[in-house]
This record gives sequence, C-alpha cells and structure tokens, in this order.
Amino acid sequence: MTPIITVFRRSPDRGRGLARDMRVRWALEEVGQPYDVRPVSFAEMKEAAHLALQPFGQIPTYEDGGLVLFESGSIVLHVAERHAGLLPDDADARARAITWMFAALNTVEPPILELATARLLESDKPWSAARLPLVEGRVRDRLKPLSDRLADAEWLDGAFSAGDLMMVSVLLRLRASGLLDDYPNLAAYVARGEARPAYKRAFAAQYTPPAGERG
Ligand code: GTB
Repeated sequence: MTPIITVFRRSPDRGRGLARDMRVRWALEEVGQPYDVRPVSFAEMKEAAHLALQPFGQIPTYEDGGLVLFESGSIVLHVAERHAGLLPDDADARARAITWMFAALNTVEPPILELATARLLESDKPWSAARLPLVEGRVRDRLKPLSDRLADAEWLDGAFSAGDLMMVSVLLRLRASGLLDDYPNLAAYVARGEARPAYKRAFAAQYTPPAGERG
C-alpha cells in the first residue's frame, strides 16, 4: 500500500519546509517509497477523526494499511527500519545512527524550538529583549559541542543516515536566527543535507507557491 501522511493544508511557513512533515517526506524520498498526502486545516486537526490518528491534534501522521503512527521521529525511524538506505546494516552503527536521531530530537531541538517561540510569539512581551540572549545561549550550548563532534566530517557517523536527516531537519529551523553562521561546519553540514536529491524532491513537493504565482 502507498502510505499516507497528513500535512498542513496551508503551512504557516508558506512552504519554507520547516513544518515536521518535511522530515517524513525527506525520509520517504531517501528510501524511494512513494506516498500520498492528506492536507488538513487547523480546524480539522482538532476534530475527532484527526485526533484518532494524532492525540495532540498535530501533523504529521502516517498511515500504512492498518498501521497509524504519529511523532515525526517515530515515523522516520519506522521508514528507516523498513527500507534500505537510512540505517547502516552493522548493528552497532545502526544503534549509533538511532542515537543521533534521539540527540537531534531530545537534546538539540528543544532549545531551538524555545528560540523560535521567543522570536515569533513572545517578541511583543516586555521581558522579551532581556530573555532572548539567554535562549540564544542555550542554543549555542548545543551547537558548539555538535560542531566540535562533527569537526570536518561529512556526516555525524560515517555514511549519511536517519541521524543526519533528523539533525539537519532540526538545525534548518535556525536559519532565520543567523546562529548557524557562527559554526561554519554546521552551516555546511546543513547545506549538504539540503543538496541531497531526496531533500530537494521533498522540498518541491511541500512547497506551495504564493497565490499570485500559481499556474
Ligand atoms: N513532536 C511532534 C512531531 O515531531 O511530530 C510535533 C508535531 C508538531 O509540532 N506539529 C506542528 C502542528 O501540527 C506542525 S510542525 N502544529 C499545529 C498545532 O499544534 O495546532 C511545527 C511548525 C509549525 C510552523 C512552522 N513554521 O511556520 O515555520 C514550523 C514548524
């Protein structure tokens, strides 16, 4: 069966590839698995039919036959485990790649999300200007060790893996902040991810041109 993923009907990022369906699309493209999408509005996400798939009323979800999954990390891991191309064959290397997926989601993504919240949703608060440097500091506390570990390697642990897919997906959210520019090897790492043909296909598929440019 062709898996179906739910995506924003109208993504707030207007197609910049920052919503979490992008990492699922990218994983599916990397392994060559075709997929269908079901766009949902914000209202539909909170209705019973969607809540049965995603209890928190969010995208993405993944349906394949009788299997329903939510959480982008779990979906990418599922795709990576069932298809060749995103996890190494060697058991130890595979465990390390999965470790990098968790590091991306549990250690690197939280302060990046906090920064996005601070910049997008809290900038009008009287305490925002004083807090922002603290939040940026917590992001740097993750970027510096990550940059040190990556050093001049192409990917985090040998060949490109689901760990890199997740880490690049998480780091991409920093672009608007300019923080990545202070870590040239991380900026180049993200650029390498974006240059992958599978990433480009996923990006093109999620991109909705502005209303005036639609054919
Ligand atoms: N932990 C879950 C996962 O990884 O799947 C988190 C899922 C999640 O946060 N989904 C968001 C959502 O459905 C979309 S991606 N939000 C609707 C809601 O909660 O009501 C988050 C997101 C949204 C917008 C931008 N943007 O505009 O740049 C980027 C990322």
